[in-house]
Amino acid sequence: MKSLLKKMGIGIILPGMLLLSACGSASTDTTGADSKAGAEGIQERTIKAGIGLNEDHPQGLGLKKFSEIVAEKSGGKLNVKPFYAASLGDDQKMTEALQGGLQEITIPSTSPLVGMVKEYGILDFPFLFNTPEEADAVLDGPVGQKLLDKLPEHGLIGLGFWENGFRQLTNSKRPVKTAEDFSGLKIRTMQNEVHLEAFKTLGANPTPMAFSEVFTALESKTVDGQENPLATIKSNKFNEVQEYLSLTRHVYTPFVFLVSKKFWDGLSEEEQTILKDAAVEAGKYQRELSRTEDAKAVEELKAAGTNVNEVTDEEKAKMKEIIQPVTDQYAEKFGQELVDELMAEIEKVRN
Ligand code: TK8
Repeated sequence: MKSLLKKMGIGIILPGMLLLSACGSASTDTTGADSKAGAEGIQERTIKAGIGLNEDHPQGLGLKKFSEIVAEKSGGKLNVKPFYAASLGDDQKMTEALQGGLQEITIPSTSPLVGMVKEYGILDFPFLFNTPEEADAVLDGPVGQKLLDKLPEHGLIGLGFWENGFRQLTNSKRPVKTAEDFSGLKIRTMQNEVHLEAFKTLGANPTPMAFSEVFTALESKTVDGQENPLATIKSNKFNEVQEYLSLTRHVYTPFVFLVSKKFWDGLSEEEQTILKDAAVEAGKYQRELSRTEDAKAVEELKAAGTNVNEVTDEEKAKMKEIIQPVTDQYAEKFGQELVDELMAEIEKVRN
């Protein structure tokens, strides 16, 4: 397994700090006794916030909204400086920069975190969520909070979850309508062992790669395909180098709003509350934006010439069945108790 992780380029995450109860979802009081505020009032600060996607992507627009809320609540003293399109590095590199205190905020997909906090992998189970509402209920509830609480020991504070979305498959070879159609496709995946094993089990040939390298890899045909939510496929113009879009909707990926703990501990309680409340408020806005984008992207991509195919529920059920041994294997590895709690949370909202 170690050699697999090394091959996947899972970053060496810097050793964490002492475990302190985190300041996770809106339900947690971030001004509690255990939040190690280190200053008084609100000071003039510039806060570097790097993300992997473009300014026009829901993630970029969400970050803009966050910056506006923070400026407004701090009387202009807290100045969030956004850096888009992986200009500060990919998800893993920016996460490590936070741990080292070199960058203050990033909002990565949760999937690459699995090399640091294995339990995040429960969010990568294929066909786990049927609707965004199910995802919101889990991420904003006790299971999401438990995942956020595991971050401070790694030098990170998680302020909540935003939406990357339901992942769809694009490729340059053929429409993928059945599990068999995956056979032999070279597919770029995130650096995440659940995704790798799942695509291997479907007969594909998965290659883990940082997001910033994906367009070039598709254009040069180093890989046949990739998988991402529609807003990302559109914003990063993957459709210009991919003929086929198959609506597999095979995984829901969240973004997690991360703050450097070195930076966080130096803030006053007032400053911490401003960042926390802004991350939650901008997160609600970002999720709505993401869903609006997702709803109109298929028609836009079709109009731009992409060959789009649906995947029937029966075929999705077959794919899920083929992958089930992988899910079971990782449920054991990540903790069956947490997985059972996750499934119970989903059942509460599933109609
Ligand atoms: C952007 C990534 C991206 C993710 C991926 O930083 O790597 O495919 O879906 O959105 O987090």
